[in-house]
Amino acid sequence: MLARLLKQESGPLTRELVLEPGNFGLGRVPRRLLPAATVSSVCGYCATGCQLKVHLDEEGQAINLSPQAGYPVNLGMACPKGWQALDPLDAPDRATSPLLRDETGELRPVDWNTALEVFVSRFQNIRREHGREAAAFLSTGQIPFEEMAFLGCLWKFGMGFLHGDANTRQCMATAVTAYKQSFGFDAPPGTYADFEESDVIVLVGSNLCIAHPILWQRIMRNRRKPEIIVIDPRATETAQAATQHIALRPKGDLALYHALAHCILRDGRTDPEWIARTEGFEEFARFVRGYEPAAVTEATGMDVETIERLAETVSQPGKRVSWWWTMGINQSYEGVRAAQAIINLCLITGNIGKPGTGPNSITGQCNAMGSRLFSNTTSLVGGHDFENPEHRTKVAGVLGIPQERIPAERSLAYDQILAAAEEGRIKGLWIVATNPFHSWVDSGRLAKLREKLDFLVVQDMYHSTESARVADLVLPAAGWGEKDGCFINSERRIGTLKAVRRAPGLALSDFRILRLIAHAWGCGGMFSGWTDPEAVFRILRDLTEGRPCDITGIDGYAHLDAEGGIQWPFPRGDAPRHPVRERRLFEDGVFPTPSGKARMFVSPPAGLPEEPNDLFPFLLLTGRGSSSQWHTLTRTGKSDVLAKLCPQSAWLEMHPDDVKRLGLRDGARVRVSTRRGTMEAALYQAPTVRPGQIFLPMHFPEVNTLTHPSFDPHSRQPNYKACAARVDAETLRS
Ligand SMILES: Nc1nc2c(c(=O)[nH]1)N[C@H]1C(S)=C(S)[C@@H](COP(=O)(O)OP(=O)(O)OC[C@H]3O[C@@H](n4cnc5c(=O)[nH]c(N)nc54)[C@H](O)[C@@H]3O)O[C@H]1N2
Ligand SMILES: Nc1nc2c(c(=O)[nH]1)N[C@H]1C(S)=C(S)[C@@H](COP(=O)(O)OP(=O)(O)OC[C@H]3O[C@@H](n4cnc5c(=O)[nH]c(N)nc54)[C@H](O)[C@@H]3O)O[C@H]1N2
Ligand code: SF4
Ligand SMILES: [Mo]
Repeated sequence: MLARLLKQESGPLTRELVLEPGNFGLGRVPRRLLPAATVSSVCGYCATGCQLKVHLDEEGQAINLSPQAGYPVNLGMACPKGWQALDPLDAPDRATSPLLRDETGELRPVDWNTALEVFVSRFQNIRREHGREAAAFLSTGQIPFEEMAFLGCLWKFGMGFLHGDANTRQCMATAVTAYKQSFGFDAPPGTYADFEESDVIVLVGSNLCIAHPILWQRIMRNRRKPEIIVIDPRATETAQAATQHIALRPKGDLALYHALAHCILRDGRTDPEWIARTEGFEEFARFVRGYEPAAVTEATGMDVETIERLAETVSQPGKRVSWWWTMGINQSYEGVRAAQAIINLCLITGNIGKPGTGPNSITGQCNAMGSRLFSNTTSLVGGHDFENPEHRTKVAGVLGIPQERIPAERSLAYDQILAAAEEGRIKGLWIVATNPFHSWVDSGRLAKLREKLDFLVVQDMYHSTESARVADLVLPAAGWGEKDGCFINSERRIGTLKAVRRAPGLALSDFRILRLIAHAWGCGGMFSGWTDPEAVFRILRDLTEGRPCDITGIDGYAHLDAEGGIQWPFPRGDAPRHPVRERRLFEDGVFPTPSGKARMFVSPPAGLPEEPNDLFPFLLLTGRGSSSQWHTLTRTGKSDVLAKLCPQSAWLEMHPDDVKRLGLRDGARVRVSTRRGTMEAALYQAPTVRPGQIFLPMHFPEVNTLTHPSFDPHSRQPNYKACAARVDAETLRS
C-alpha cells in the first residue's frame, strides 16, 4: 500500500490548469488542449499578497512571470522579489532526496520508504517512552494553509502530540494577542483601499518601502494629499519618503501613545459614539491622566511641542486617520500593550470601521494570516479555542474524528518549547519551512540545544540551510511554484497559488509528505478525505461556519480566482450585501466580545530588558536590510538578479559622529559584540541611525547570536529590536 501511495504521490504534474481571469467563463480546460498559456498565482514572499501571472511553456512548466494587472492588491505592480520568484527553484542546493545522518555523522541520501520508517519509528518511540509532551513541531507562515492545517491536525489529532508552534511567533504573535484581547478575535480590521482613503497615515515601526514595497505604492495612489507620518528610531527609506519622521527613542512607543491619548482626552477631541462601544474607558482615562507630554520626553526622546502637534494631527475632527504597525511594535518585550495603545487611540477618536481608518497591523509572511486561522497551533483550527468544549465538539464533528483526539490545552509557545528541549523534556523536533538556527533570537543557544535533542527533522526546499545542516533527517520539500493551495494576505484576502513547475528529484510538496506520514503512522484513515489541497480547503471552509472568519460562501479555488481573491469574512449568502472586492471589519461598531464592545487595555512602560552601559554602550536594532533580501536568504540568495541589488555580506549601520568618536572609518571591518556573541561586519556610516544606536540587517546568521532573549509576557514574541552592544575595530580581535 505504501509503495503504491509513494508512486502515486511522486507522479508527474497531473493537475489540470485553470485559465487566466480573462478566460473565466471557460472554467477548467485541460492544459494539453492549449498552446502556451498563463496561470495566476499569489506571490510566496511577503504578506502584501501580490498576484503574479506565470507564463507556461507547452509542457505546462513556468518559464517567466509578470505582475497581474487586474488584481485588486498589486494593480499590475510587483517588487524585485516577485519578479524573480522562479529563480530559487533552480538552485543547485535544492534537497532532491531525503537525507539521513549515518553512524559516521554524515547526511546521506535515502529513499522515501527509509525516511518514513525512520520518521515514524523515532517519533513513536519518543511518544511511547516519554509521552505526548516530549516532541514538538516548529512551522511557518510561508506554506499554504491547507498544508499548515494538515500538519497541525496530523501532529495533534493523528499522531497524538500536544506541542507545536510556528515562526509566526517571531512575527505576528503580538498583533494576534492584542486583537484577541481588544476585539475578542484576531481580526485586523483594514483593507488596502484604506491606504488610498486616509487623510493621515501613521506608519509605526514599519519600513514599508523595503518590506512591503507595493503597499507603499498603494499609499502613493492616495489622492487626498495625506500626511504620512513614520514613527521609527531610524530615518528609513520610508521615513525619508514620508511627510513627517518621528525619530522616537527605541521602545518609547508605549509612553508616546499614552501621552497622545492624554492630550486628546484633555482637549476633548474624542468620538463619544465610539467610546460608548468600548469597555474599560474610565480606567483608561484615569490611567493616561498621568501621561502629560512633559512626563514622557525622556522615554520618547521627543519634545513637548512635537508630542502635542502629533496628538492634534491624529485626532483632527472630520479627518480619516489610519495607523499601520509592523515589527517595530510586534518585536518588543511590551509589544502587545503598545499595539493596544494604538488600538485605544483609534477607538477614542472613532478611527475604526470607516474608510481610511483603523488600527491595522501589516502582516509579514505570505501566509502568516493563514497560519493564524488554520495552523492548529495557538488556536484550534478554523478560528476556535482548544479550551472551549463546544469548539472541540464542533471541530470533531466537522472533521469526523473522536472528540478525545482534540487536546483541551494549548501548546507551549516557541520559546517554551525550546526551553523544554534545553531541559531535556522535549526530545524531538520537526521543523517545517522555517530556519530557526538562523532566525531565532539568541540563536547560539540552539546549537547547544541541538546536542540535547534525540531526533531533529527538518523539512525544507534546501539541504544547505543552517537548520537542515544539523538535522538527523532532512525531508525534501517542493516550494512556491511547485504546489497548489491558498495564502491569506494582510487585508485578510484569500488567494490561490498554483503548481507551475515540477519539484526536482524526489522532493514532494509538504502536502504530499504529510499524506505519506499520516499513512505510515497508521492514522491515514482519519485524513482519508484530505486527498488534495482543494478538498482540504473545503473542509477548512466548513469549519469556519459561525466564527468571525466564516468563509462558507466561497465555493472553491475557481471562485477565489474569479473574484480576485476574497477577504474574510465571507459567510454563505453574504455576498449580495457587501462588495466582494474590498471589505473592512467593524463597520457596524459591534465587536466579537461577549458584550459586543471593544476592550481597552493599558500598562505602564517597562524599562529596556538590557540597558546600554559603559561596556556595551550602543543600542542594537535589527530588521530588514533591503527589498531584495528575504530573511535567511535561502531563496533570495539564489537569484543572480537580486544579488546585484544588495550587499553580499553583513554590514553595520552607525551614525557618523559615533564613527568619528570611535576612530573608525566608513567601510572598515568591525566586530559587533553583545553579552551573548560576536560577529564581523563592514561598517557603513549612516546618518539614518541616531547616535548611540546601531543597526544590523537580520539576513546574516551571526546576527541572532547577538540578540537578547526577552519576550512579551502576553504574546511571547521575541524582542529582536533592542539590546546592548559594543563595536570594536576588527584588529582588536586577537
Ligand atoms: N525585503 C523583505 N521584505 C520583507 C521581509 C524580508 O525579510 N525582506 N520580511 C517580511 C516579514 S516576515 C516581516 S515580519 C515584515 C517586517 O517588516 P518591517 O516591520 O517593516 O521591517 P523591520 O525592518 O523588521 O522593522 C521595521 C522598523 O522597526 C523599527 N523599530 C525598531 N525598534 C522600534 C521601536 O521601538 N519603535 C518603533 N516605532 N520602531 C522601531 C526599525 O528601525 C525598522 O525600521 O517584512 C516582510 N517583508
Ligand atoms: N534579528 C532578527 N531576527 C529576526 C527578525 C528580525 O527582525 N530581527 N524577524 C523575525 C521574523 S518577523 C520572521 S518572520 C523570521 C523568519 O525566519 P525564518 O522563517 O527562519 O526565515 P526564512 O528564511 O523565511 O525560512 C523559511 C525556510 O523555509 C524554507 N521553505 C520555503 N518554502 C518552503 C516550502 O514550501 N516548504 C518547506 N518545507 N520549506 C520551505 C526556506 O528554504 C527556509 O529555509 O525571522 C525572525 N528573526
Ligand atoms: S511586495 Fe511582497 S507580495 Fe508583492 S511582489 Fe514583492 S514580495 Fe511579492
Ligand atoms: Mo515576519
